[in-house]
Amino acid sequence: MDENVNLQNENIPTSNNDYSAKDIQVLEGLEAVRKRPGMYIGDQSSRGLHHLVYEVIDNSIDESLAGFCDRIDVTIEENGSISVVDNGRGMPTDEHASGKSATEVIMTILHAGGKFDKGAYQVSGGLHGVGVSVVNALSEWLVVTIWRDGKEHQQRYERGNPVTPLGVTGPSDKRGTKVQFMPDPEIFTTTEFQADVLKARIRELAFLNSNVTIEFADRRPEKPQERTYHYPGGITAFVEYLNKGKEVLFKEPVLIKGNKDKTDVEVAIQYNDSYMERLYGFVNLINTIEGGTHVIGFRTALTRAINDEARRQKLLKEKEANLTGDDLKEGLSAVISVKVMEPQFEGQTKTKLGNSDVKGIVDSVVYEGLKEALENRPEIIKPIVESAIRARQAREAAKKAKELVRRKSVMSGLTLPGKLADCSNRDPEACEIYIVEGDSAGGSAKQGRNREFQAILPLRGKILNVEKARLEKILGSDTIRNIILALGCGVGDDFNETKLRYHKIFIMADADVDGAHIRTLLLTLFFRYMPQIIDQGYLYVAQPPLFRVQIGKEITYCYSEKEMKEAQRDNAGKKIDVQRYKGLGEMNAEQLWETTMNPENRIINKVEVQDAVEADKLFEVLMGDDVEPRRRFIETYGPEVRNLDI
Ligand code: 28F
Repeated sequence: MDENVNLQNENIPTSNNDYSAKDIQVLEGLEAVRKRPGMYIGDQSSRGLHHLVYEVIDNSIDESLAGFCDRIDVTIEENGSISVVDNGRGMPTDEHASGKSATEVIMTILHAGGKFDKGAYQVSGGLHGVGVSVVNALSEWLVVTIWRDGKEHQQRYERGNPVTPLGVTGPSDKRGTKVQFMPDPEIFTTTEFQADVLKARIRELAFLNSNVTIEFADRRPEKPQERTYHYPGGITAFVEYLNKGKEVLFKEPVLIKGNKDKTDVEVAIQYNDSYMERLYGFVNLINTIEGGTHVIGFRTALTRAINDEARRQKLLKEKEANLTGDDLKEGLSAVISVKVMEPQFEGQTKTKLGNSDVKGIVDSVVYEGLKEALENRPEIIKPIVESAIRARQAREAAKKAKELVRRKSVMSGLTLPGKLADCSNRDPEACEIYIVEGDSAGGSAKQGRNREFQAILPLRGKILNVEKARLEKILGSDTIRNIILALGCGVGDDFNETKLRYHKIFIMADADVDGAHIRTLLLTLFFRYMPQIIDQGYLYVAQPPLFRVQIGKEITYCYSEKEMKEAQRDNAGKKIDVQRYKGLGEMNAEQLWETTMNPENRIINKVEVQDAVEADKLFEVLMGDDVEPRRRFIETYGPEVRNLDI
C-alpha cells in the first residue's frame, strides 16, 4: 500500500495535456534551476558537481533513518555517470492527483521529495535538501529505477524533462531505488568526479549511520577501485579513526548519548598527546565546518565537567584558576552529531548552526554524560588535566617571551614585513603574492614581476615545522611571522578572511629536494593554521620550467621530461642545446617572468584538499614526530609519488 506522497508544492498541474499556467510554472521550476544553479547547489564548479551526488545519497540515507534501508551502493560508472542504489521501500510509483506518477512528481517538482512526515529527521537544510529534482534538472540524462510491489519500474529524463513515461520493465522481487545520472556539461565547469571527495563524504555518512553499509566503486578505467564503508561502532569508531596511530590519553573513547525537546545528541571524545584539536560537528548528518550552537554547548559542558572533576580530585589547587576552553583544546578528538527538527543554518557556506536552544540542550546532555563518565572511569581525568596544564604553562611562558604580544600584531596584521615587495593595487581579488625561496630568486622575481598586482616575499632558509610546534613557538619564527603579516589575515582561531590581502598565493621554490622540503613546510603551515585559504582555492604552487631547449635561434621552455623530448623530436640534425634548470636562481628576471609569473604563459597548480581527514593523517605521517610511520609511508609510496596531491 503506497503512502500518499505529501507535496509541499500545491500548484501541481491538473492534467497531462492542457498546459495550464500551472504546468508552465512547473517547467519554469526546472528552468529556474538551470538558469541559476548556484542558488540550489552553491556553484557550478567541482563542489557543486559533487553536491548532486550528496543530494541523491541523502534520499537513501533518509530511507535508512526511517529504518527501511541498510545498504547503499555508490558507483562512478565507466562512462563517468553516477549510480546510487538503496534497498529501501522504493520511491512511490502510484498515480498522483495531478495525473502524473508520484515518481515523476518527485523527480520534476522542486522540493516535492522532501519527506513531509515530521516524525523522522531528514538530511536537509542550507544547501542540502534541495531535492532530487534539482539533480534531474542539472543532468544531461537521468534514469530512475524502482523495485517495489513485485515489479521493476523505470523512467528516463533529459535535463529534467521526462522522455519516457514511468513504465514497468518486468517482475522483480527486489526492493529499493536506483538513480543513475550524467551531469550536464552545459552547466558544470567540470563533470569529472573525484573519487577521494566522494569517499570522504561516504565514510562520514557510514560513521554517522552505524546501521548502514555503503559500497563505493569507481569503474573508470584510469583508477578502478572499490571499498566498503560500515562502522557498527558509529561515532566511537569515528573518533578512533581520527586517533589511529596516535598516542591516546585513555583507551576507550567516551560516548555520550541523549535526547531533549526532540533534539538528539551523540558525542564521542578521546584525547591524544598532540597539540592539535580535531573536532567535527554534524547537524542532521551535515558537516557544520563553520561550527555553531551545538559546538559552543559542547565546549561549555566539557570545560565545566572537567574543572568540576579536577577540583573534586584535587588535581587543581584551590587558588589555581580554572582550565580554559583553549587549554582543553590541545589533543582533543571529538565528534558531535546532533539531530534537530528545524535546523537554521547560517554562515558563508550555510554550515553554521544558528538554533540558540540547541546550545543549552547539548550543554546539559554532555555535562551530565561526561560527569558520569569521569566518575565511572577515574583514570580519564588526570592525563587530560595534566595536558591542559602543560598547554597553559606554554601559553604563559610565551607571554613572558612576548610571543603573545607579537601574536596581537601578527593577528592584526598592522605592520608589513620589511622584506615584502608589495604591489600597488589594493584590491585583494586582483592581487597575487609570490612566496619565493632564496634571496637570489626573490631578487629576480621582484625585478621581473608586474608590480601593479604582484607582490614578492622572499624567504631565507628553512621554515619551522609547525606540525610539531605550538602556536606560541610558531609565532616566534621570523619567517613565519613575516608570511602571516604579509597575508594580513591572522592564523588559527584569529583567522579573518576579510583581511586577506591577496586572493592568489603562490609558493615558488626550486624543483630540487630542498625546494620540495620548503614547499611541504609551507603547505603544512597553510593546512594547519590557514586552511580556509586552501578551501577558498587561493593557494597555488608555481611551476618553473625544468628545461630550456634551444634549437637554432628558437628557445622552448619545457615543464617536464616528456615535453623536453618532444621539443627535440623532428629536429634531428639541427644544433640542439638543452639546459636543465637546477634552481630558480639560474633564470634571469625576464625568463622568470615569462616562464613562471606571466599569467598568460605560467603553469600553476591549485592546492586542493579532497579528503580533510586523510590529509590530516598524511601531514601527521610526513611532518610529525614519529619516524617509523614516515619510513613505512616512504617505503610504500616513495617510488610512485610524483606531485604529492593532498
Ligand atoms: C538512489 C536514491 O531516492 N530512495 C528513496 C524513497 C522511499 C519513499 C519515498 C523515496 C514520502 C513522503 C515524499 C516509500 N514508501 N534513493 C532514493 N526511497 N521517497 S526516495 O517517499 C516519497 C516521500 O513524501 C517511501 C513509503 N514511504 C516513503
